[in-house]
Amino acid sequence: MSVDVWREGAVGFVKLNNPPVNAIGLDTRKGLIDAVEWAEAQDGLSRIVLHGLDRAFAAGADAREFDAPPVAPHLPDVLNRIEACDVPWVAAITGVALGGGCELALTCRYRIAKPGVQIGLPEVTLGVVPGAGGTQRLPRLIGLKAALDLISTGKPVSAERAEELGLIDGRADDPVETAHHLDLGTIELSPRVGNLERPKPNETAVEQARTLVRSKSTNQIAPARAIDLVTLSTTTDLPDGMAQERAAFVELRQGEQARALRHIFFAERGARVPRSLTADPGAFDHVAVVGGGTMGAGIAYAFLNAGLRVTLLETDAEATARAQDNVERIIAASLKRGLISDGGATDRRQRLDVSFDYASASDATLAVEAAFESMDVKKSVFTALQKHLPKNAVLATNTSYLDVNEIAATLDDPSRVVGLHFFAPAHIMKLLEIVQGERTSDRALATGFALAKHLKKVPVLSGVCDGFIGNRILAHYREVADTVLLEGSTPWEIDEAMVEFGYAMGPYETQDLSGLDIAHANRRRLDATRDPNRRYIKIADRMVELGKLGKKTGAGWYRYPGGAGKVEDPIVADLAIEEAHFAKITRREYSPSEIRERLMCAMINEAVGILEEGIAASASDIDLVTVFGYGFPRWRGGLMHYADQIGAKNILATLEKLAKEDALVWSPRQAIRDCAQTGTSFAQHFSGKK
Ligand code: T1G
Repeated sequence: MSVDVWREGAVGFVKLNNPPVNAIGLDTRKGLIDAVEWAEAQDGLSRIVLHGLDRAFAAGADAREFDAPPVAPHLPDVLNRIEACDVPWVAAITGVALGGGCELALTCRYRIAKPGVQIGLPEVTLGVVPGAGGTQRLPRLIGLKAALDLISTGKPVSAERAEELGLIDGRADDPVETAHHLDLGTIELSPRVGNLERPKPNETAVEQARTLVRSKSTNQIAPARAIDLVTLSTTTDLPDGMAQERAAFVELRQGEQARALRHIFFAERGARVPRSLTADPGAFDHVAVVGGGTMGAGIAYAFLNAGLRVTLLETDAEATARAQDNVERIIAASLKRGLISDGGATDRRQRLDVSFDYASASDATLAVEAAFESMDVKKSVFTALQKHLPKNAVLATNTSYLDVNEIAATLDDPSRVVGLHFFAPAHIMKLLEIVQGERTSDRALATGFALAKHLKKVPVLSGVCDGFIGNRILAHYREVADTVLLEGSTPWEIDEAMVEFGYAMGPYETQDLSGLDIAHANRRRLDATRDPNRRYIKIADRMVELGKLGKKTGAGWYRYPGGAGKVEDPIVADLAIEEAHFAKITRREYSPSEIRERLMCAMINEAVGILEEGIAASASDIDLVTVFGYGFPRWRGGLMHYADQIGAKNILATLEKLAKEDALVWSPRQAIRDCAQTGTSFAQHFSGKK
């Protein structure tokens, strides 16, 4: 049973025992009802000490049950029984008390937490609202404003902050022991939260919460609904408030946004070492990073953050000094934002060695090359690494585009080479594409996955192709954006259309941030192999020729007068008009929905190609790449989850319509036809279960 009960004298104990994190599913709900009935049948019990596992008091309702209809006993009813129990329950909280776990603690008469605990109501991050009394009890306990903040953002708080808020009554290193011997009068004086007065109205706090949600959680339904429910607690009694809360929870959990957020939640946790990979990883307590530019410094700092020792290698003394400055700049920024302490900064500096002597990394067991994107440069770096590092050291390249197989072929033993494609800023972005070359050994691959876990990154296995998974999809996204620009739109219209979809920014503003020269260099690299029959749009090249490289030159697709926000640049429109004239194109208006339809279908079609070729293993891997590496809105579940919402039939119809304009760009991939015909989802068709 996932709930154990026993007594020691006058003290009863109820332990949630459903590893790994005490997710509260049907079995636990039944066990809690049994525990209440057991407690009520006992004589002479002074209290019940409710506790869980060290790792988790309770992680919340079992989200895996949300796809199926609710099954009684329902959590709000279970919690009401606990709150009404004659014997007072004391929550001894360790690890986490999240969602239903926090709501469970709220129905206890007293709450004690261990330092380091995380407590909160993160339901909105799963696209739902608290569904077991949280929106009604929490504001009664800690006041409207604090409850609005916790519930509408979904952000948990520490035990210390929880005590300041009044969410818990005390902290103790051993909450169970403290609860066991707590003065009974203290417990009995502590009221049932459900019996507390309704919180006082606070229009200002409500408006502040709504404003924050409008800006931070644009398009998302749950946060706004949560604010409605918390506000309801000021005017409505508990049973009615809970009934409305429950109705909202049941409605939202079946909605598209909740399904999408649940999908990403579980896909992220499923992104671990592939089942077929049984090799042991190599050690990586000392890592060499080659190249101290933006990417290399970010990668080095990611390793420092994870407690590793890093030797950052450059070409000469001057470059070494620059590399040191680049890492120091990240440390200073982390200090300024309060992400690390002074001691943490010192610790990181002590574990970093910056050098241009490869011999200084002679005992490194892993190297990550982040040098200039030139095959010759990379080959010389790998030759030097082979010379100076141990024979069993895994050698990784961070290349974004170049052929990992060609790099590996430089070495006596190509099997030690793997691609580890980080995303800038490397110490922040969670995605890590792990690129398996033809000769990559299982050990090298396992090392990549083990490193990803250690860095708390989201690893996605990729085969070798131009751009791997994410950049290959991105290239098609941008190609079609340029097509729409040439044929009648503007960077502003295209960006706005994609922001309305849910991106933080559109393709043109993004390029202005990263620099137009990067994609330009990549287009030059592909000149020799480009299909001469495929339409090539020159606008971006002409921008680079004009020196308009983006924000770093003060102007790119937009102008940034005085470093302020972006403004449209008439030169871009002139270039588009001119290029359309040369291409004999009659320009026309594009609506936002037409823009979104084209850009989405271009990405979906290419993603299906990536899956058909086996470059990516599953549709959910594509979702992880697009959400964690390319800003695809999380509440839409990723590119292929979104494709399944549209449906293969509709995607096929759109592609066939567009293919009449340009068959090369728009011809539907076979799997889209297959899914359209069989009614299979992309998630089923590309489940990855091989
Ligand atoms: N439901 C089902 N499974 C869960 C789960 C959950 N709520 N939380 C975690 N798991 C699984 C997870 O999939 C993984 O499985 C394993 O546990 C370890 O998780 C009524 C409606 C608790 C901070 O949003 O934030 O309550 O891969 O790898 O890094 O009002 O899990 O081993 O098979 O993440 O130590 C609200 C979600 C639910 C918290 C632990 N609760 N969980 O992090 O381990 S809705 C949440 C987390 C709700 C009520 C409402 C984290 C964690 P597997 P992990 P971790």
